[in-house]
Amino acid sequence: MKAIIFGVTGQDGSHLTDLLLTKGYSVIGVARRCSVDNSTRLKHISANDSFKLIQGDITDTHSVAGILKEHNDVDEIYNLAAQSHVGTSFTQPGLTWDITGKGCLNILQSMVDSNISARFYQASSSEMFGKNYDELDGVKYQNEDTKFLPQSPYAIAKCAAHYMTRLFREAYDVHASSGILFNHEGPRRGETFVTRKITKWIGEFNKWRNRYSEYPMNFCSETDTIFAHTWAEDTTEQIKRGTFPKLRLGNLDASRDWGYAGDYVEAMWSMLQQDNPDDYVICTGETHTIREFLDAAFNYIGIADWNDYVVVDPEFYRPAEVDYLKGDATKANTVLNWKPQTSFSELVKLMVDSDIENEKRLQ
Ligand code: NDP
Ligand code: GDR
Repeated sequence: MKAIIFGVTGQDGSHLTDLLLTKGYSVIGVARRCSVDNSTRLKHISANDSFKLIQGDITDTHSVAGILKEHNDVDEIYNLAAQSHVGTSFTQPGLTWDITGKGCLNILQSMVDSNISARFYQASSSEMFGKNYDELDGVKYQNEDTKFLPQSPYAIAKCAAHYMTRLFREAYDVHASSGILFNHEGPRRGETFVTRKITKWIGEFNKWRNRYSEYPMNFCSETDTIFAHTWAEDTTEQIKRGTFPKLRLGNLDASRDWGYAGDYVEAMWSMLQQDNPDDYVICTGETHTIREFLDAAFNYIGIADWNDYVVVDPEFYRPAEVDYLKGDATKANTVLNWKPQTSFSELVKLMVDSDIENEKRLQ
């Protein structure tokens, strides 16, 4: 079996490549041209003969058509490419539209134009639900029947790509499926998403804390720093030993349904093994606030109250917010026999452990 992955250098692209290689696929990964190396998440498989990295950009129809023409024997095409940061989509809405919205059309249209009968996967998102939810017995949730009410340029672009995927399924009989994935994280998560931002800070802070472990720690609210110092025995003069910036975050009250990326790529693959293409919600069914993520991550390194370590900075607020996401994956459980394998606390530990280890390696 042969697969093409657009967005191969991202978190999910690297996990999906690992999965497909273990299943014996030959994988063509498409990476856009970058002035620095953007393939660090793929280093561990760079010598694998079944994996080939090629250059391409989904905003360029000529580029997409050329790739599909060269690999017209492909069995499965995964579109994971996106400008995927919701906050950034407010400051770069046009770019987000071109990549996250129109990029999907470029692939689907090229498939039809070149008569390529491969199965297609579109990375849809729980952000498409935006502010909306359904309610049963007082529990709010989103599933395949919940109406979309997008709250960002990113979510609107994802809605367009989602509807385009459905249209190509119905109009041109393309075996095209969308996975409506809720937030999924892990050690390979981009460093500006809130979970990884927290665990990366913890990894760096932990290294700093160990370095100054013999000195008392103090908190300065004027400069939003933590510093370790001691006093000379015969004076009251403070001798500063080191300072560390506090963790700056935006809205801590939003709730997210967070799962592990390694589990979620199994669901992507499984959708393309079905006789009939369809749309599926993929999630854990549990929701936690950012505060709860902070509780779990700081508790894991022995800090009971993170309030002294965190600064709420309006710079990280968004013009419009998605307050509550909690999915219902009954359809995927039933049809795909898919269930998440990693709990919330296991996910937090996995990410904190990984960032602590990363920092140790840098020492
Ligand atoms: P990432 O941001 O980690 O990866 C996005 C990928 O798209 C990167 O490989 C990036 O390349 C690539 N890309 C960006 N622009 C282009 C372009 N013009 N042409 C070709 N490739 C491009 O996202 P994730 O791995 O986390 O997510 C994968 C997909 O799933 C995305 O579409 C995302 O929107 C969607 N999604 C993610 C969820 C999550 O919680 N992770 C939940 C729901 C949906 P580069 O490395 O050069 O930046
Ligand atoms: P999200 O993920 O927007 O849900 O999109 P992100 O981790 O960026 O934000 C989650 C929530 O945390 C709040 N928040 C912060 N977010 C970031 N990035 N940085 C901060 O400092 C911060 N402080 C608080 C946010 O306001 C938000 O409420 C992710 C992406 O992977 C999308 O591509 C994907 O489609 C959705 O998940 C499902």
